[in-house]
Amino acid sequence: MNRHLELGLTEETVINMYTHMLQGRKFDERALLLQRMGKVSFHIAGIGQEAAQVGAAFALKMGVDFLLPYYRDNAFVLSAGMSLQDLFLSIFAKSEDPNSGGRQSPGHFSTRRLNIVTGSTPVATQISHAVGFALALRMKQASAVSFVTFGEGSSNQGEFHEACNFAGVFSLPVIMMCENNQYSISTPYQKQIGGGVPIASRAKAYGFKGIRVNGNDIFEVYEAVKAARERAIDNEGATLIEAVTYRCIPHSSSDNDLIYRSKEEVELHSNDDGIKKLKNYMLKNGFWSEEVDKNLHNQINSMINEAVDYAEKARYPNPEDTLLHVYANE
Ligand SMILES: Cc1ncc(C[n+]2csc(CCOP(=O)(O)OP(=O)(O)O)c2C)c(N)n1
Ligand SMILES: [Mg+2]
Repeated sequence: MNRHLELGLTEETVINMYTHMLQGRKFDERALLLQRMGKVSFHIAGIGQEAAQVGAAFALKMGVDFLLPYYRDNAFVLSAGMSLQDLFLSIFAKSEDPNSGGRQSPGHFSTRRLNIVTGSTPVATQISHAVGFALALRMKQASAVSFVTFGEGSSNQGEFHEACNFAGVFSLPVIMMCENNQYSISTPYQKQIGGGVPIASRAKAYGFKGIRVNGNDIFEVYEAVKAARERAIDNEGATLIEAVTYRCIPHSSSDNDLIYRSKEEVELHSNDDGIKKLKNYMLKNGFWSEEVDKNLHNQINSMINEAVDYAEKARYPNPEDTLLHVYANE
């Protein structure tokens, strides 16, 4: 019952985790609304994947580890220290966006201050980048890891396999977390993976540990990432974690998922939501109430209103800013 105590987590930390999950959820909900209003052009949400993202973030050492998140990781980057305002500046493509000064498509997270490494748009390329960062950390004998996320569809790219092989050969301090949300745009898991075998089982072929966890259970994810981090720091090499979850929303704001899956299927999985799960856990353990929950919802709603207001009014980049960071300055 007292799972958080077994893991060494205080009630305060658990509430903090829940707060970040809720911030991620509400950011996505508002971003999708703004897209429908024609105020922002595009959004990819992580609704349903918050437990995996926040659980992982809380098990890492912020400011020390290097983070290579993928486009769905809004709750992850919020937990890593990005603000709601930063994320809205990004989707409104304003010059103050810390990720790219409003020049990159949203979801390409990047902030040097938080050790968040920018990624390329071709899926799975970030996994090789993470392995490169792990190699650098090893060469510097740093007590740190690189952490990378990606979807299960992306684990079929050659890039994933090359990165795994390199990490395995050199026993590098990298944690690879696959957020298995059952879909790669419209392609369901059973049409992506031969025999439907777990993604985690692929690690064995490359000589390192693979573990499959319930991605809707924040404690399971936290525990797995924490153990993987300890192994990496102790020179025991890489870990592949498969966090099994479900994409509760269409692939992006440009997708109509009801063409390829039923409403009933989505509803069934939405009942297993990681946010609801954690809220029930806190209620059962007596350190949460419906009233406090309502207050938190109101508080985050106000934060979101303020952040949207700020981002909407902020200025766009100058046209000539397009050339920044492209060519070396003399
Ligand atoms: C190399 C490459 N091929 C195709 C795409 C287009 N694309 C973007 S996201 C995506 C689906 C990836 O699915 P998955 O890895 O399961 O992640 P999810 O979106 O489900 O989180 C595809 C095919 C791309 N960005 N890069
Ligand atoms: Mg997927």
